[in-house]
Order: sequence, then structure tokens, then C-alpha cells
Amino acid sequence: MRLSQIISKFPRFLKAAAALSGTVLLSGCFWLDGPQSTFDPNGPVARRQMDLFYTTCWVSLFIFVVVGAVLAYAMIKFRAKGEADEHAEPPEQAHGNPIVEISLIGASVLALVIIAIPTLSGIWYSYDVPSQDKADAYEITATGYQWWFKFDYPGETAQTLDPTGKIINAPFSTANELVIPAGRPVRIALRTVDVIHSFWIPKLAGKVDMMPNRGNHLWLKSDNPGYYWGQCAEFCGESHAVMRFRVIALGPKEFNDWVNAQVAPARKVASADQTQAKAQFAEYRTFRRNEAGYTSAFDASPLDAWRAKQVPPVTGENPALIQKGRELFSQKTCASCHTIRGDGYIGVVGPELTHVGARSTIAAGLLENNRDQLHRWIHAPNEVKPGNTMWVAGYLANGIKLTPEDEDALVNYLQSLK
Ligand code: HEC
Ligand SMILES: [Cu+2]
Repeated sequence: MRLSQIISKFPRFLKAAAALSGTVLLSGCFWLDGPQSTFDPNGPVARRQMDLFYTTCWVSLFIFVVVGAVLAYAMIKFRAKGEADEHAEPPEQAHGNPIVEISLIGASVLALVIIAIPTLSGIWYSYDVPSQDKADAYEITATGYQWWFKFDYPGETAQTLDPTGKIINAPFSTANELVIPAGRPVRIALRTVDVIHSFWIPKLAGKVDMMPNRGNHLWLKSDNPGYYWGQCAEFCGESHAVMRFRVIALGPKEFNDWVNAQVAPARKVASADQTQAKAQFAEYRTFRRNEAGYTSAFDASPLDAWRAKQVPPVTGENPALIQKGRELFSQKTCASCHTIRGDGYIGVVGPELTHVGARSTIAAGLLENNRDQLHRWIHAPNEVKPGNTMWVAGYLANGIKLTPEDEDALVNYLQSLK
């Protein structure tokens, strides 16, 4: 029987399956630069991890092809060729061939060594910042919470106001958007306050677990300024799948400007230089339950969207409404969970919000930070993120009820926090 005849005996669905998987594999090439793709590394650690993947892949592919070819050869050559063969006794069984066996062992060892060398050197390389770059490394601590990330900058000192209005020092942290200097190694200490999370930025480095009672760390470097997606990569409860974050890598000057803006206490909107705007709550959009949190315009150039968020608006803010939002923030118990430096709020259960208006996303990377999405979040956080602490320990436990006017004032206040 010829090969073509054998193939023609394959059931139809096998052919269909082969065609389908071929198509999927081919079209896969177009997805390889997606926002969470490890095939599009933007820094040395991720690049090293990808190279190791390819080494392993090629070695395995080589073994697969050789073993498959030998197997196919034996199957075709020694198949039953006719009626007589089908009823024949099996041929005499041989014990083995020392030369073949020793060379097979040798080949396996060689394959393992070829894989082991880059694996071991890669493990050492990704474990910590190379010693010649240590002096230049920037330190950050990332802490996992169900279901968001806090980022502390131990090298920076923030400012807040004491009750008499005097500026005093405070620790500096932010949430859900990790801003790093591009072109510099960044060493990130990994912590958790609850369960095991895993810290992963596919284009830069990862994954390393955040373990209770254990200090892990990783390092990474972004070659250029950029905007990257991160994700918790260890199942950590109900809303694990939407425990995301973003990484913004900036050139030296822009990074410095960002730090300087962030360490300052919360922005106050003076009534004199702002035009009055009327309450806008009637115009808030409503969303379907699983509706996307982003517009395609945002996704097309998220770094530009982030940059646009850093600049306070020149007009259109309503100081009276913002002041009402500031008061509601304490009346509605938001302040028991959120810190807003300079406005007297020091809660530590949820993300720091001192400069939340300057973030491009909210709710741990799930929603774009604009007035409609912000409203969507504070209106019903559980619809966006089932079981989240703000809903369970805040809205339910404290019985938080917000009228449309309250929500509007809070949105205006939060957006003013640039
Ligand atoms: C019981 C504590 C708690 C209370 C009370 C609370 N929050 Fe939150 N808040 C959280 C937590 C926790 C998160 C993070 C949720 C997540 O992403 O999983 C959060 C997230 C947020 C965010 C998004 C921040 C970001 O960068 O992602 C905003 C804005 C916010 N809260 C505003 C409010 C307002 C306004 C109130 C009062 C009406 C309030 N919160 C009451 C705990 C609380
Ligand atoms: Cu997690």
C-alpha cells in the first residue's frame, strides 16, 4: 500500500482537525505581539526567558522529529503486508543492541545538558540585579491584596499635612499602576497581605509568587519607555481573573516629574481660577454587566492616555462640588479604607487615592479611569468585581448608600486628585 493510500484511509475528521489546528497555529503568528505576550519581550529578563523557551522548544522539536521519523519508518516497513503476515507468529524477540542503547543514553544526556546550561545561567541571571548594575537599581515593594496591587517606593518620601496644616513627611505608595524608570534595573520586593498571589508582567519579567510570611523578589528592566500589562498569575479567589495592573516605564526626566507630582499632598482646586460647572450626574453612562472597561482609542495608545491624565484640566472643574465630594468621602466611610494625603484620610485597607485622578486605570487595571467608568465603579463595585473588599467590607458592612448627587460629587472629587 502506498503512503497516499494510507492517508486516504484517515477518517475525515482527522483531516479536518489537522487543517483547523494548522490554521490556528498560523493565525497565532498575528497574536504574538498581544499585550500579554511573552513573545514580544521589552527587556533583558523577559528576553532571556524567551530565549530559554526557544532553546527548549527546538531541542524538543528535534527529538520529536527524529523519534517520529524512526517510528514511522518502522511502522511502515514492518507492517503486515498481506493475509499471510496478519496471521504469522511474531518475529524472534531480540534483547537489545548495546551500541544503540549507549548512544541513546548519550543523546539524552546531551539534550539535557544543552537545556540545562541556559536554564541554570538564566535562573541566576533573573534571580537578582547583575552586580555591575546593582548601584543603579531602583527599589520598589509590590504587595498583593485580594484583588489589587499596592506599590511602595521606599526611596522616596511623600508629604502630607498635619492637623495644623503644616507639611510633614509620610511613606509613599501608589496602587495598581507601577511607574518605573525605563533603561534602569528595577528590583521589586514581593509581599502579600493575604493569600498567595503571583506577580507577572509578560513583556518584562515573571512570574514570581507573593507568599505569606516569605520575602520574594525579582528584577526587571524596560529597554524603552512603554506601557505594559501585568496580571496576578496564581489563583487567589473569586476575582483573581481581574486582578491586573499596569506598568508605565518613563525616561529619567519624566519619571522624576512623576515622582515629584506624586509625593505632593492631594491637589486642591481653588475657586478663583476655575470656571463653575453645574452638576452633571444626569449624563453618566450605564454599563452592561460584562461590558469592556476600555475604549479601543485607549488601547491604541495607552501611554498617551496615561500622559494626558497627568495634566490637571484648565477649566470645567467645580470647586463647590469637589468640596462636597471631599466631605462625603469621610461621611460615607470611604476614608476608613483609603488614604488621601493632605485631606486627612489615612485608611489602609484599599488603594491610596491621593493622586488617583492621574492614573489611567482603576479597579486594578480593569476599567479605564474616566468619569463614566469611575461612576460605574463607585455605583456598584460588586458588579464590576464580584466579592471585592470595597463592596463586602464597605458597602455591605457599613451600609453605604449613595444618591446620584453623592456619586457625582465623589466622581468630581476623585477626578480632581491629579
Ligand atoms: C471596606 C473598605 C473600603 C471602603 C469603605 C471603600 N473602599 Fe474603595 N476600595 C477598597 C478596595 C479594597 C479597593 C480595591 C478593589 C479592587 O480593585 O479589588 C477599592 C478601590 C477603590 C477605587 C479604585 C482605586 C484604584 O486605583 O483602582 C476607588 C476610586 C475607590 N475605591 C473609591 C471609594 C469611595 C468613593 C468609597 C466611598 C463611597 C470607597 N472607595 C469605600 C476598599 C474600600
Ligand atoms: Cu492574586
